[in-house]
Amino acid sequence: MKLYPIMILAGWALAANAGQVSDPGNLSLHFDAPAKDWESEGLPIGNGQMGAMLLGMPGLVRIQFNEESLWLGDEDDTGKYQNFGDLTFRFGESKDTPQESGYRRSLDLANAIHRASWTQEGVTITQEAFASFPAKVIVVRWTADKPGALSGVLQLADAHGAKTVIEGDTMTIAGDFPGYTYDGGKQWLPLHREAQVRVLHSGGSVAAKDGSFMVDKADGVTLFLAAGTDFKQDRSANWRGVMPHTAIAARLEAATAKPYDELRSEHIRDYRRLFDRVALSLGGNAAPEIPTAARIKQYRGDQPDLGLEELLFQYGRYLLISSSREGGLPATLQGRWNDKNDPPWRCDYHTDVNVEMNYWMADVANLGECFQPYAAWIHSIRAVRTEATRKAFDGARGWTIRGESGLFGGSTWDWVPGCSAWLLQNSYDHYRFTMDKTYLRDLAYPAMKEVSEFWLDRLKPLPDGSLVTPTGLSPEHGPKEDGISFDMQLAWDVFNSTIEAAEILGVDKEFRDLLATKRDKIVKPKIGKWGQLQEWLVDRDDPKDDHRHTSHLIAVFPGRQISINQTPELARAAAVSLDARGVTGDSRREWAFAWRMALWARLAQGDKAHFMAGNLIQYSLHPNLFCTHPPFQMDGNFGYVAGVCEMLLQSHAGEIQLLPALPKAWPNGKVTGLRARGGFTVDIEWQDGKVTKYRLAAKEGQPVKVRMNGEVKTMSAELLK
Ligand code: FUC
Repeated sequence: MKLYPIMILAGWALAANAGQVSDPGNLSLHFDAPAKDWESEGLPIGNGQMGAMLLGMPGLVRIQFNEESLWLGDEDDTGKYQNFGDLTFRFGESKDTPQESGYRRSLDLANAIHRASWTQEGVTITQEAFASFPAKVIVVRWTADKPGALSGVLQLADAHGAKTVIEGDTMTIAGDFPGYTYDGGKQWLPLHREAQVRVLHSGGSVAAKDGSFMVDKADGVTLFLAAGTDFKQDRSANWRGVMPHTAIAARLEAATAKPYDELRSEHIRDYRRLFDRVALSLGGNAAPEIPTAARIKQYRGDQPDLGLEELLFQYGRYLLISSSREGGLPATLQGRWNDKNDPPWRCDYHTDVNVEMNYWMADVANLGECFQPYAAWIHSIRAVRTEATRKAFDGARGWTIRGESGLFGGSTWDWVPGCSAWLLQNSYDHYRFTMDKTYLRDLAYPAMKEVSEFWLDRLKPLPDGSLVTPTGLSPEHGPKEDGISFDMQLAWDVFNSTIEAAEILGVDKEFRDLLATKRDKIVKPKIGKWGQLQEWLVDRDDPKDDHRHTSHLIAVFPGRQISINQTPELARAAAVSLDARGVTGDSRREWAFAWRMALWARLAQGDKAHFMAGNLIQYSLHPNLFCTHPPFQMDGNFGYVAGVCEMLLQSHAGEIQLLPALPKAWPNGKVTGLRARGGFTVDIEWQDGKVTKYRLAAKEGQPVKVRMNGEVKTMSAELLK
């Protein structure tokens, strides 16, 4: 088959007028009924720092919101991510519930805008909402098709009971969480929070009454919401910075001084700069008329709705852009969205698969900037973790972590020693995609070195001179003992990557040689009695076990110790283990499906990877496309994106592979803008399962080995503009 590079894909280039609202086409979630249930029906918007869930019932709009740093917790205790508050607008002049009809609401992923409209008492009300990253505000606007038709009560409620104070056109809630004490009797400073809502209106009047705003016969009403705390991501400053009041007031001042359309264009331009980088077509039919919830119900494994698969892919990218932006904090177990003060699993950073999975897709799906908060958080907790590790592991150097972790480095639940190396696998991978040596030198490498030191101090010799990891836990499975495969594969991984990184940076020659000697002595992954890859040093895997974690396959994905080209027997054993875990029982978990998509993709089994995607859609999706474990967890949404990318493009093994695991269900398609390690941007078009066009671009146009359609070639990348 003749191959020719893609020139320009018409309509796929970044829109010239990126600030304009564009037609979302198929890239929209939509519903014909109000959202009552927060978790399964609400629609999320976010600007990284803040998140909001848009809900509604007849006559009542509810906007529940969060701010990234509103956490309880300290350096010992993970704590919990907190709800911030609720904004409500009860429409109508009387208290009786007005009848609504023609309800429509949508989440437009092309522009990151939520819209709703409904008719009540003969008036059609339209609502538009977005969360702007450049302006750091959430904006909600209501208009009506008749003048003077907007009346009702606007309220702001603090989730921790602070009173709403009104001054002029602004409602404010403010309070603090009392300081905690931790070991050593040190008193924590209280964490102060504040949120302000400014209300602008045209026509009619808005007046304060009993801590609410009474809207009377307005033509249009626009709310601007900003929130913050005095958290500072700096242990040496005791995790506290300046009081949030001044910054919030300034944001509202700046946002309300701009015309609405300008504020919205600025938001769209910022969002599309990231979102438009990747376009994916799997050959799905456009189905904008079918409500999203119905599409999920209709999805069948043997007749998959490819449009829904595309939508879920772009939804994951939308969610990461909305919950993880430069200068902020990483996406939690539920992204940025949480309506509880005692949320399931603390809505924290779980480190035994979840937070790592959140970030698998950041670089490959061309959202490298969204990785920054994760890198910054890892960096910020190093000193806390080092102290805790020294105490718990007989003075060991370096650091590790327990299963649950919070903003201030506090960590609870069982120790899972392999997890710090897992966090750093993400960190080093970010370098491999971006080739950003300053990041490698200043952020990733120092932590990689520390975690390598932890394992240098921990590894134990067996009588034959080989090395095992001492007492560890295969995440949430089996006994605590020596030689857990998860730990051994991760110790291998961090040594291997640290050696590479030190070479790239030209530092620590002796240390690097020591790591190489030790790495090669770590007991290799083992094949057990039924041909499986062993989860433990002891050959006790049960072929009937349906446990959700696949921790012993970490060397296949996201690791790189096992691959079908370099270690084919081990890859075959991994496939035996993965097949045995099945897709029912405990395996039926959203993140488990997402991980298995990527694992099967690394094992070049596109149909099996796609089968996992189908299971995720059929068994683990809420109507609003949030993944549910249950309950709602966002790792599956992010992990699904990583899984799709892994099916289309791989770059972990010293070459770029185009369509390494294409399923039969996707015979024709195209993808533009994915990223490959080495700093490449990749476009691929395919027909009848074969690559027909492709484009590789990089800043430096370096030669690269490319595998496609069963052949390997060395070629030069085009220069990236
Ligand atoms: C890990 C997983 C669970 C769940 C929790 C939030 O502990 O084992 O399945 O996803 O995180």
